[in-house]
Amino acid sequence: MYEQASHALLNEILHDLSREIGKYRLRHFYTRLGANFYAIHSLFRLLYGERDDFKLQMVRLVETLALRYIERAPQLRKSDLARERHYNWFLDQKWVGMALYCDRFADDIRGLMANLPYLQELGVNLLHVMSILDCPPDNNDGGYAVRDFKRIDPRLGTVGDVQELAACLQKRDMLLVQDVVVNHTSEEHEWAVRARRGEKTYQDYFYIFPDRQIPDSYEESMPEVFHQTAPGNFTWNEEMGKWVMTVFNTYQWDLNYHNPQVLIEMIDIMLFWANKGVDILRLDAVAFLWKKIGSSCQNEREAHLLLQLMKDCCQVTAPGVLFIAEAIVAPAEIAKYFGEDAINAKECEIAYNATFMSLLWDAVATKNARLLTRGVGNLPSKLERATWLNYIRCHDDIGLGFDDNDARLSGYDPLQHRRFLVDYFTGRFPGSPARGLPFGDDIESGDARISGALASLAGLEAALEAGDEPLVDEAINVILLLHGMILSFGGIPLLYYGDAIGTLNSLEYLEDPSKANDARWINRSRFDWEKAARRHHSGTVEQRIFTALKKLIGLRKQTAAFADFDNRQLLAVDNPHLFVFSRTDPCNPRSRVLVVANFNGKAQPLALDRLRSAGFFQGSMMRDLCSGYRVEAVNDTLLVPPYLFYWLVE
Ligand code: OTU
Repeated sequence: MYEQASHALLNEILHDLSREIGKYRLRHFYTRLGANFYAIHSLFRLLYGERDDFKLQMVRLVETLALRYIERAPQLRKSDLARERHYNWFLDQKWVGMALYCDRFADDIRGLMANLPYLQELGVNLLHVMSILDCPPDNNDGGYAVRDFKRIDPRLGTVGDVQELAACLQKRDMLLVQDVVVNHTSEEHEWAVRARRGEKTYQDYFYIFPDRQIPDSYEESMPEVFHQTAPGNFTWNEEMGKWVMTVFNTYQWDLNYHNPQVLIEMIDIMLFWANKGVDILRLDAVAFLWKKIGSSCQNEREAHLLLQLMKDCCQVTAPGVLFIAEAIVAPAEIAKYFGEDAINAKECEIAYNATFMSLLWDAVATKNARLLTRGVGNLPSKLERATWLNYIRCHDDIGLGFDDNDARLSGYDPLQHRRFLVDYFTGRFPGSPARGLPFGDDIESGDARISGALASLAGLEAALEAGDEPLVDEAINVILLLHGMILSFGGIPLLYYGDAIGTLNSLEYLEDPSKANDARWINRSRFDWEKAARRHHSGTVEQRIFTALKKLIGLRKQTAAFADFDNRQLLAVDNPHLFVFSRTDPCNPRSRVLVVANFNGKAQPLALDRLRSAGFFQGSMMRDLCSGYRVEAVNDTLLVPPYLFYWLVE
C-alpha cells in the first residue's frame, strides 16, 4: 500500500520534471530513480513525514538528483555503468590507499599531481586527499571546519584543478577520495554567517537556542569529544545572543538534520563532488548526524536512516560513487554503518576499521595477540558488498576503542588496561620505547586516546636517538609487521603519508598558536622530500621501510586470497603472542595464504597440530611470500622470529 502512494507521487514528480528537463536523455536516471524511489520516499517520510512541506521537500530532493544527473559528464556516466556491471570492483586486492594532506605533502593540487609518481612507485592507487576545501585560515580543525563546501582553498587551487586531478588519477587507474564533512560547518560558512545575522531560514540549519534550558537537557546525556580543548557541546554566540550546538570545536557548528533542507543541501554537495570525478566520498563523523535529547547523540537510528537516504540518492545520480563511513565508535556500532541489510538498508560500502586499528596497537604494547585475536574474532559480520578500511593510524588520534568485555575476557581490567596503554605509548611505562602524547586524556571515562607518528610510537625515534642498531631493527620490524597486517587482513589498506619513509613526530605545530593545543598535529608534519629521497640509498631507514612496503604492496596485489570476500578464517593457536589467520582465494578454495604474526620480542613457537587440522602444513614446509624462502617446521613446531610475520603458501 505504501508502494502505491510512492508510485503516485513518483508519477506526479516525473510529470512535472519532464516538462522542465524532458529534453535531456534520462533513461538511466529514470531506471535508477524508479528502482530507488520507494526506499527514498519511505525513508524521507520516516524522517520528515510530519511536516507540512513534506511533499514540497520531497520534490526538491528529486529535482536535485535530476539536475546533478544532467550535469554528470559522459565519461562518469560510463564509469557508473561499468561499476554497476562489476559491482564488486572495490573488493579486489589491487586497491591500496593512502591518506595525505595536500598542502603538507605537495604544497598544492598541481604539486600533488606532479608527485603522483612517488605514490605509484610505492604502489598506492587510492588517495584520500585532505584539507583542500575552503576553510578559515586558523580555526579550521585541519580542514574539517569548512567555510564553503563547493570551493577549494585558493592557496591550493581551484575546483577545476580537482577535476584535473581526478582525470589524471583515472588515467593511472587510481581513485580519488574526498571528504564531505556532513556533520558540521565552520562558523564562517555562509549559512552560519546568515544565521548570526538573524535569518531564521539559516538559524534552522543549526541547533540554536535562546537560553540554556534545552542545551542543559542535551548535556545531561551527551559526551564531549574534545573535552580538553572544547569542553561542552554548546557555544554562546554574542552576535545572536543565542547558544549554538558545537559538538567538536567551538567554531564547528553542528548541522540540524531535523530540517530536510539541510539534508538536501548536503546531498547536493555530495553529488557536486561526485560530478567533479571523485570516486569515493569520505563522510566525516557520521555517528553524530542526529541529535536527540536524552541520548548520547551518537549512533542514533535516524543517523542510519540519513545515511541510507544519502546512499539511495547517490545511487540514482552517481551510482559508481562509494561512501566511506568515518565512525570511530564501539566495535558493535561500527559495522552498522555498512547498513544492516543490503537490499533494504544499505549505507556505506566502506568503513574505518577502528577496532582492528586499536587492537593492533594493543598487541604492540602488550607484545601479545590475546586481545587482538579475541577482538578480531568478535568483529561483527558485515554485509557482503562492504569492506573495511584497515589502517594503523590516520591523521587523527588513536582511540583505544576495543570492546571492554573482550578486554575482560583477555584478563584485563578495561580501565587499568587503557591506562597502561596510554602510559606505554607516551613512554611513561618503564622500558617503553614509544614517544607519543596523550590526546584528550579523559582516562576516567575510559576514553583514552593517543597521538604520535607511527614510527615514533613503534620506537624508531628513541632507537635512532640512542644510536642503538638492534632497537632500530626492532622498530622497523614492528612498522612492517603492522603494515603486513593491514595489507593482508581483508579490506582496503590505508597507509598514512610519511609512514613509508619512517617519518617521526614533528613538534613544529607547537609554534602555531592555532594548533599548539591539539596534539594530533604531532603526526601531521610536512612531508620531507629530502628524507624521501633517501629511499633510494641502500641501508638507510627510509630505504629499508620503503622497499619492504613496496614489495609487500606488490605481493598483496598479486595474491587473490587477499581480496575481501569474507574469506578470512581466524585460527586459534596455543601461543598467545601469535596472531594467525588464513585467507582463501574466492575463486580457488585450494589456494590459501596462512598469515602468522609474532608480536613478541622473542622468537615464538607455533605448534603445527591445529594448523594441520585446518589443512595447512601438509608437508613440513611452506613458502613465505614475503621473503620467498621456505619455512620449515622442526619437531612439528614452527619458530617465528621476533616481530616478524609470514604470508605462507603451500
Ligand atoms: C573526524 O574525526 C576527523 O577525522 C577529525 O579530523 C575532525 O577533527 C573531526 O571529525 C571533526 O570534523 O573526533 O578525533 O567518530 O572520533 O569523527 C577524531 C567520532 C574525531 C570521532 C571522529 C572525529
